Amino acid sequence: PAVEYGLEAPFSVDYHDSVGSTNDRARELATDGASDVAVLADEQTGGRGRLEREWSSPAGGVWLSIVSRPVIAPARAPLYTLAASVATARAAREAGVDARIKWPNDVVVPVDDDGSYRKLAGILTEMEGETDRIEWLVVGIGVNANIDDSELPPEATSVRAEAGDVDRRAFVQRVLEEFDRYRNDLEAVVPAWRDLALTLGQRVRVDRPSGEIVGEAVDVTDSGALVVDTGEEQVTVAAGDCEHLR
Ligand code: BTX
Repeated sequence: PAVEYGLEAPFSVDYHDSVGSTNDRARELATDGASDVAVLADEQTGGRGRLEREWSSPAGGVWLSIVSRPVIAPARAPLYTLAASVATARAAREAGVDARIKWPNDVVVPVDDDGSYRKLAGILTEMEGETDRIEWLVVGIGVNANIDDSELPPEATSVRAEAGDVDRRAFVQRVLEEFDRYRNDLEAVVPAWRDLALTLGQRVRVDRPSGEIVGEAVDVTDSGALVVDTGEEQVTVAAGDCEHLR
């Protein structure tokens, strides 16, 4: 294998040199009853983003999907996604990258101090369950680690470009440790997220299922929703796509 993933974190590892999508592999394991598994791949041939978008996943990245079976109300599941972005940003910062978080969960590197950025990592959470109970939850984390810019979309950056190559085993270990810590202390997630947020204070355009709004991002709620001040009212957005305006 490209990396020996004998980790000490409280997760067993399912490693692949190449796989379609670690999230798909994790969903299979979750359906078979697994929990606390970290699926890892050197390369994905069908990496997925949100809303059927593609996620470029060449060899050298950290393509990771974590299977959990959390005993929490489904409404709190977004906190798991925020916890993953905090864990990823922390690990990247320890690797020397000026990683920040763009709401809800893109890990980005600021380019200027005007809110512009390049994307370092993305998170895709998928779950199964009923309205009152989560059966399983898969958090997919894609980090452009040791990858040349030429293999990535133009708006992306990598750990290699920002700080030089990272030891992927140590990096994943840190992501898993931090993720484990925050999933066991969900109250601490939003405060930690706020400390890393690039979006707060920015003028934003948010695309929601119910339509688009423009305003200043002023806060996140305890459940991770973005509060946007449109000048006329404060609107709370639970889920959507957010663009920083300049
Ligand atoms: P997203 O929908 O927020 O972002 C997808 C968009 O990001 C794409 O449309 C493209 O513009 C841009 N993009 C594609 N690839 C990259 C890249 N490598 N770096 C930066 N920008 C890119 C974000 O979705 C969620 C991504 C999760 C990926 C992980 S990898 C492990 C797991 N397995 C899997 O299939 N998905 C997750």
